Amino acid sequence: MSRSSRKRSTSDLVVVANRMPVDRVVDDDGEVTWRRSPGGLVSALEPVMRANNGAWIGWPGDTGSDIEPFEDDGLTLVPVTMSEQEHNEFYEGFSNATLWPLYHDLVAKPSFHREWWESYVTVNQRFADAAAKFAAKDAIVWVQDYQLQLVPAMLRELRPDLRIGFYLHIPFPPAELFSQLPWRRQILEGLLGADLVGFQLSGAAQNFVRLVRQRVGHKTHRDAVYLPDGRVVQARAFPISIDFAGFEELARSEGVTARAEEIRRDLGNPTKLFLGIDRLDYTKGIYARLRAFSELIADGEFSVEDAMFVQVATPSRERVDQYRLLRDDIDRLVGRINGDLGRIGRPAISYLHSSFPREEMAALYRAADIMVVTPFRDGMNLVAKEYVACRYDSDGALVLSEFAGASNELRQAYLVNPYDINGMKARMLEAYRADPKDLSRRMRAMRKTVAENDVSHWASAFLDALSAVQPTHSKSTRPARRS
Ligand code: GDG
Repeated sequence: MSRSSRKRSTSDLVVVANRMPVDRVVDDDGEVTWRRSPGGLVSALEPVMRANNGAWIGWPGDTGSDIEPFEDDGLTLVPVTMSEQEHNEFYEGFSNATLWPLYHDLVAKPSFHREWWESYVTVNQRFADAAAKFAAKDAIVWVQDYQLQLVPAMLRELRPDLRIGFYLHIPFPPAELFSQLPWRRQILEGLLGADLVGFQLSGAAQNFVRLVRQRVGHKTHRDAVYLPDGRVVQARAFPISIDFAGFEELARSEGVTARAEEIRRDLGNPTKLFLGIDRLDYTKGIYARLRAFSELIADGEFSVEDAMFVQVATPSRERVDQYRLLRDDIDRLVGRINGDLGRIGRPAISYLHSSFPREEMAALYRAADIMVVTPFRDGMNLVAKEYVACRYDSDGALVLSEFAGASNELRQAYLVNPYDINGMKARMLEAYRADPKDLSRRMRAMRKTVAENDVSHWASAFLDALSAVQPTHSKSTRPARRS
């Protein structure tokens, strides 16, 4: 990757996200290189960022190092430093052990610690300072996700000329849950620094507007909040998506096609292959789905020759207690199920606690007959959409939780309530026995939906809406399109 340090200049479009779009890799000789992490967000924003001399502000993934901003393939990358203690308190603490469970319907109990909050404020201020420094006059700044909810107001304070957008990738909880947060008012005021606050679903936007009315006392009407200084903040839904064409192309490639066949062979050619792919997170409902699957075998609905479940659980947040406990629970459950139901060379569940390259993910999506996505609460769930994108023959079944944002769009999935094990068993069995014509009708409809609403559609819908907001302090600007 081409990398050069540069003199500081400013950008017309600045993205502020917890993580940079590149990972810092130090080789055996101590030489540092940067590897682009091919996330959907980066690829969706890349064209528009290039056209606007874009800058990306984020944490490079290791603590303590102080790295100068640098240029990478036409983007300015601005690393924000974080000490070990800040990483513990701001990231693992307040972001992942307070906000994450609170915003996901209290699936786990959130911890409230005043020192975590203080770190959250300090680190948010650091991101806001960097954005203020790198944004050109009247630039657009797009702040991402729950780790940075104070940045919009901090940034507006420093740079009232900017047009500021914020997007929340996870759910925004109803007032009854959000109100537990000791710092609820500060978070709401932080978000109100933006001109446009985007959510996955309109219900989340409504929760936010209602809370602002109740807790901050501003006037609201539908998706608008009216501030005393005359500024109007819009709160609206922009359901995120994937690079549909990119996934389909990968799925059609020779390498992925051959690998998908090999996976099925290696698993002993089960009649039907069930698949789960998730970060190992308690919100994802992995335990419940594996139990449901194992009960179908125990009930005699199908045998281990007929069906196998491949569960990929990508390691995640391993230093947070609740994640360690979850890992142990799942290890034990898989061991028990395979011990009780497996035969020699035929486990009921093939469990992989590791992460894989994108090609392997696509091969797994191609190999699977039934994709099982059963979160207790999920902002969207991109895995569900990726599966749909890879099924270019319009075959395969998607079992999908009603509590994933994706269920709003993927209405033709086999929708389940993940808290209802019997209901989940019934829907999984229905998918297992489904008539191929019915599957094809469902998959075609879902593919059309995701193809028409891909991630670049998401990014331009948000940026267009942000450009259309009437600025109170500056003239109207609009990001240039890709030439
Ligand atoms: C948050 C919200 C929202 C997973 N394992 C591997 C791997 N992945 C990729 C998947 C998918 C992504 O990670 C996971 O996205 P999800 O949407 O399923 O879930 P979260 O990580 O919780 O994401 C969520 C999302 O933000 C976007 O707004 O949808 O609701 O919680 O793309 O493919 N990719 C590779 N190897 C792995 O092992 N290469």
